[in-house]
Amino acid sequence: MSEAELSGDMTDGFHLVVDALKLNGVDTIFGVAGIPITDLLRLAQNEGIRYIGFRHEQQAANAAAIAGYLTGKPGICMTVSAPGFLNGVVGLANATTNCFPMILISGSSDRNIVDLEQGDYEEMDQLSVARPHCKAAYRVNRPQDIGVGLARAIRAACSGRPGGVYLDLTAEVLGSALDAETGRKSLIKVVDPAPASPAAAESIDRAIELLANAQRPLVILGKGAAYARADAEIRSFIETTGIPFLPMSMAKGLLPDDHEQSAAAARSYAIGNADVVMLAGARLNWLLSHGRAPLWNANTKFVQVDISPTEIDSNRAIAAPVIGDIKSVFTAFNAALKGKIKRQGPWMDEIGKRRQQNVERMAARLNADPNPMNFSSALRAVRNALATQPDVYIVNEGANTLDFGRNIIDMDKPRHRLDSGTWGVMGIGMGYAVAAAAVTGKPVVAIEGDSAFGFSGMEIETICRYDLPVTTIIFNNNGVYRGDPEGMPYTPTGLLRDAHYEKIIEAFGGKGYHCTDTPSLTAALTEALASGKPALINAVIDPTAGTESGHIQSLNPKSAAAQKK
Ligand code: ADP
Ligand code: TPW
Repeated sequence: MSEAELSGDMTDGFHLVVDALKLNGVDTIFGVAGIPITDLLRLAQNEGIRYIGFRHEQQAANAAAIAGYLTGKPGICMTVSAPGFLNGVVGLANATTNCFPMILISGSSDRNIVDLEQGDYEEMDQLSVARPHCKAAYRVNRPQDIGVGLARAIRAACSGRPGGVYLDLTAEVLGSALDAETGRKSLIKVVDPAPASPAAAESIDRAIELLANAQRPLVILGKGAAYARADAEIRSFIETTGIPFLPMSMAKGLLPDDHEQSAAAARSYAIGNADVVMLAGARLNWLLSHGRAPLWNANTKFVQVDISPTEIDSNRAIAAPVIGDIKSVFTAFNAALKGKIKRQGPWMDEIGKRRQQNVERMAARLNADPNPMNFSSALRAVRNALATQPDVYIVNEGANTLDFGRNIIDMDKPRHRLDSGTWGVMGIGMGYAVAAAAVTGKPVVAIEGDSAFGFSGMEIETICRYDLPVTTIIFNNNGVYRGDPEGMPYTPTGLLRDAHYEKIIEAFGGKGYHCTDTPSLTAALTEALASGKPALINAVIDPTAGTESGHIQSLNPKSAAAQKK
């Protein structure tokens, strides 16, 4: 029902959804229009909510997920029923896996027909499909329940460990009428959706005690620590105690990468030799080799700070669990320190020595200028252009492009690096870039493998339509991981040789660049950033550069039968 048709003392589901969103401070919706949500999106836009329309729901849902990470409030994605909903579920599950707060709101077809499987347009039992992929799933069956439905979705997304929430709105509810006063009273403004949860005092003391007795302590900061917005508290703890730290990839910039206590350039040494490791907002999952040998030492003891109690002991025994939100916990740590943890000079010196050796070893590779470019030289060219631009948000996906990018592109500010994350997923690139530009208003540089870019490449039109300050750089080596040899048929990892990706953005009025050397790449990125306009740089890399699966080649299954021969 459009606004014009609404009689004075009546409201409807469309209006109640928009009123509930506005009441709870939602200012942006990402989505794709269609039956039954088109009028809902129009109304939201007319009522002052910014609507960002995508070309595919997966990217809209990923945009909402990263908007949640960047703002600390649930990002909102709206989709049509069945196929549109299913496309969005990838982003919903990605949000849940990465602990980002987001809400996927999908319209759904007539319950009477869906439940009897009578064959409706876009028929699907969406609630059941969504449930395994999110923290919570709710369906609203009456217009007077819209307020409760959204309130529950917001709380579930933000409180405790954040995650994705599914909210199912039936077409019938959207169109249902309700008297305006009853409708208004049914809405809920959520108070304190992510309440502070301080840890038990004895758990704080246990952790400080363990660290105070360590000779080789190490702090690993994860994206949960970045999400917690405890930047000052964490920095104060690290600098007061003198403990070296390692940032997980999306925690880079929480303390600047050039901080003297960063052990990033001596990662294996620091992990393998630490006697006590404190994990702060980081899970001991595959990204940390599950805490197992050969990277880890069997005798290392752990402190783990996490908001989720069931994370503890998930892979290794945790000697000192600290359950609480990181801002409260680090405030309590700092108050409890009282000089108890002393800087461990010999340990820091040893880490410093290894760091120096590794930096020198890397410098030779980084400063080389091969023709054609390789990952290191092209990333050096990108880094040079970014050197004076600390405000830029970096999006990064691919295999080698991700691995080299993580190491070579230093971060100076928290929550400015957005990448494939916990799943190692391809396809987040353009969704994350659109959302980062939209919710921060700052420039974004998306550093993309050519294969990775293909998963969301059509959103270049979205970037151009909204004139967003996003520069996409494609590390083009003609393939998944790398290109096929000249003159050979395409293999499963091959992609079109010498593709001119820069022409894609030209079709939409953006600026394309074709760069085959490092000076032109630095110049193109500098010009693109100065313009503040959509740009796409096709950075041509040596097709033989890159290793299969990047740094995680060992995860490819090997035939046991073949090994026995
Ligand atoms: P990374 O990939 O950077 O290692 P993970 O995504 O594995 O990080 O871990 C993030 C962890 O942070 C999760 O276990 C999550 O429960 C936790 N977390 C999220 N927000 C907070 C918070 N505010 N306080 C404490 N822990 C948090
Ligand atoms: C949703 C598997 C991991 S990395 C990658 C794929 C397809 C692309 C690597 O090539 P790219 O990067 O981007 O050109 P580079 O730097 O090595 O040349 N489908 C999904 N997620 C994943 N992770 C894959 C497939 C994969």
